[in-house]
Amino acid sequence: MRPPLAPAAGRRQFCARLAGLAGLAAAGALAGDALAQAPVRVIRISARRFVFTPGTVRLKLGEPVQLELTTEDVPMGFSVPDFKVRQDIVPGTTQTLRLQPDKAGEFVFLCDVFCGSGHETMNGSLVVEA
Ligand SMILES: [Cu+2]
Repeated sequence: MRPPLAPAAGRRQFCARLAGLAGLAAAGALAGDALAQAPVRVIRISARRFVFTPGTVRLKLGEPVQLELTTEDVPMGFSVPDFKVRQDIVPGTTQTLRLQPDKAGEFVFLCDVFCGSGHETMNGSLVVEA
């Protein structure tokens, strides 16, 4: 007796569905790779006693950026308490700090390594636009 046709057809459909899923998974992986390789905006911030240049940095909500930090004179720190990130900055080096702001608003960044009598007021503004 011949096997009924329905199960075979069913199997074919199942295979087609699997192939479709594999295609989706591959597309997802490609999208992931594309995201991983997307160029991250680089923002250079230079410190010297007792100012950061630029003093105001504008970011977009959710946009990953790479801060490149240098100091022109003495060891400094760069800290954004609201985003719980900080980095030491050593003269003659460039330190990088990744940041992906998850909230909009205006936040303070500051030097958190004592660098002299103006240290306490050495800060800048991080503006995150929604
Ligand atoms: Cu300081």
